[in-house]
Amino acid sequence: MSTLDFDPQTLPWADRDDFPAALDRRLADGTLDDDGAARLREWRERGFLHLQGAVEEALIDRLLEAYERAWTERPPVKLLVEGRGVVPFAELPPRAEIGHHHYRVMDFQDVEPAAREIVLHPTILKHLRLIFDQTPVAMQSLFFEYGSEQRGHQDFPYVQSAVLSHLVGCWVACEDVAPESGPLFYYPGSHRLPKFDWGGGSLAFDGRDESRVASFEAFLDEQCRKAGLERLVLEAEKGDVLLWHAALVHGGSPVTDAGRSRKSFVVHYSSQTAYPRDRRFPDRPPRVLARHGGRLYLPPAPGLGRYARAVLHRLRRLLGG
Ligand SMILES: O=C(O)CCC(=O)C(=O)O
Repeated sequence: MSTLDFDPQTLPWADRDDFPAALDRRLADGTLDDDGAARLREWRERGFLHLQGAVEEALIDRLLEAYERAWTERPPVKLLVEGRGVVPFAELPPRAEIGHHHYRVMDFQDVEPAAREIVLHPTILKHLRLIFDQTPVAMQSLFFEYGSEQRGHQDFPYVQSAVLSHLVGCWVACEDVAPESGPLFYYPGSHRLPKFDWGGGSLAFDGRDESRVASFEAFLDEQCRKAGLERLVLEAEKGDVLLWHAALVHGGSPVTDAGRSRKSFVVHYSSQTAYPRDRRFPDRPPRVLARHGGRLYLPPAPGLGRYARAVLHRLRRLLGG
């Protein structure tokens, strides 16, 4: 049986063996209140937090309007579409011609202010700061229109920062979730199960051998079954948020009414130490948007290269070069 696990030296504090003592110290010196402590204990035990009504409906409505507009305006973002891979919005056929519902918009926050406001939402960030005990940084987002029907999985082998355990998934309900729309499911406590060996003792998927994905999912099914873990289905109302641990096993239930949407916005966060640069532009210092104690990296400003060249040109002329 696998005994692989995260590096204990770099675990977020709520996952460490000395957490109970650290928590007592923080409560005693006043740097943590009872509510924060209760949240953290729940996180450590169960591996998730359900924050009811955390995001304002008006803000979600702005996101939904932008999503609908995107199908006609085709902004410069990409979608991940089952059977087609990663496709620029501009190159996709109309929605009805895709033929199935397994598509999601990637990194909508690059172009959409409402998405940025949700990614840097004060209530979400307050909880992430508790969990990481440092500045949370958004790594990526996915907007789902329909249930994903994904098999049970953990996110850390796929969404990788420099420290695999520095990862939290955040699922924002953009409408009330109907049972037939394929709700999210998850196994409380599964974040403590032994980890899958992707090969040579690696905890991360290197993208090479896709057949390992099915073995990973079967391993997790088996681990949850053997541990007798309960499978919960997320009953969420518009504006609710579910935060889940890097290693919480979760997925999408089967959709039993194909016409029923299940609009949701998922953001994966890491910490400032584990994710200091934008994964898409690792060679450049990131363009940071910082708000409410959290961070998000914006793509490089368009035309910046040209602007920089123009400034250099003027400088050279001024200096007589
Ligand atoms: O929303 C879902 O159905 C699954 C989302 C998910 O598993 C993920 O984004 O990691």
